[in-house]
Amino acid sequence: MKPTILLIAFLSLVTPLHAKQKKKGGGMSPEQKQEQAEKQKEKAEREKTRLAVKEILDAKDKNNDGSLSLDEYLIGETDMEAAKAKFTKINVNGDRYVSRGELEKDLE
Ligand SMILES: [Ca+2]
Ligand SMILES: [Ca+2]
Repeated sequence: MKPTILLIAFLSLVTPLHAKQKKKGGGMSPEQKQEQAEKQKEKAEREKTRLAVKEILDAKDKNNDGSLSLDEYLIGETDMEAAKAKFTKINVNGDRYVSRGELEKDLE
């Protein structure tokens, strides 16, 4: 009987402490959970954008410099006028190339 009583006494001392630690480590407030979920969603979106840009560059970036000239951009496009207009729109800094960053911005 005595060891059992000791064990119960021991557990009653340890359990609240343990529960507290568990709450601190594993339990997040709803706000924190929401924040984490949003961060993960953002991360997934960025990854999706990155992959979409990679796909475009893989298809069009013939000289593999990581950006697209107008000629490269028009590869595979059927509506040249629309594609040219799009190129101008994406090419925010107005140089002759659409960079990876400019493509990513367009897809965001
Ligand atoms: Ca290129
Ligand atoms: Ca540019």
